[in-house]
Amino acid sequence: MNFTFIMGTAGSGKSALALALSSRIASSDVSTAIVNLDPGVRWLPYSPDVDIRDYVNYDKLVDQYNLGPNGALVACVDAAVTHVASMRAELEKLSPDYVIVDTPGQMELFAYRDAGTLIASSISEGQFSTIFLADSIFLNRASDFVSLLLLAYSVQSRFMAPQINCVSKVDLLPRSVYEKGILWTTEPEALLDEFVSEKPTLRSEISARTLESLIDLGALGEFIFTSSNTGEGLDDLYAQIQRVHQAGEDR
Ligand SMILES: Nc1nc2c(ncn2[C@@H]2O[C@H](COP(=O)(O)OP(=O)(O)O)[C@@H](O)[C@H]2O)c(=O)[nH]1
Ligand SMILES: [Mg+2]
Repeated sequence: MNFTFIMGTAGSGKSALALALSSRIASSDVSTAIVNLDPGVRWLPYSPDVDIRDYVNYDKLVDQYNLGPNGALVACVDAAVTHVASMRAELEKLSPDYVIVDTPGQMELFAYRDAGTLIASSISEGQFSTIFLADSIFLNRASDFVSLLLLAYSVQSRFMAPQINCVSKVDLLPRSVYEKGILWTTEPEALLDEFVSEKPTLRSEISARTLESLIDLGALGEFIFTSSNTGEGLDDLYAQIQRVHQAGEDR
């Protein structure tokens, strides 16, 4: 079983991608399972094979401990750690080639809490990859995109797993923004130039220096432009996942 965890900001399209990617992989006659790790979600575009909501009850925690919505989500994710063995056992019965894990809407619940890294390493027995999904809306401004790159790097540094970065919802991008996005993600120096040509402000200065550091560190991976609506980029994403997991097996 090859595990890949989809992470990204709220509404970036993680759940939609879980379904689209699973369908893409299944179309090559390769078996998949989808795990839902979002305890508070009311509706999902797919039927999860394994569902955190079967193990932890968000509404009950809200009532029982008088928790607010975020407190209850945190409590659910923390509580899920004790159910990982049962979730893994469910997956072993299915024994799919690829396990796609959809994570909570708000990424900090999973990416920035120890429960998240613990769940990821224990359910997968230590071998997993991550997909960082960046909403295409972040391509509108150069400084927004730099904050997103920092976010992508912060997820990578938390999980220390092979990470594939994707831009989501590219079907919504006007051609000019799409082309600018391709340029920025393939030639980070072109992104840096956006700040050189701008009238210097504190914001542009910080963005430029952050970007320079990320370039120096070699921390900028490539981005795959995807759309769960049109299927764009899903062949590339699947190929990249295969490469990452193949490399893991060869080590
Ligand atoms: N146009 C477009 N909308 C998308 C795409 N992926 C997701 N969405 C929409 O974005 C919203 C949030 O998606 P969802 O998968 O629930 O985001 P999540 O919170 O990251 O799981 C939903 O209304 C989706 O229909 C896409 O590729 N293209
Ligand atoms: Mg979701």
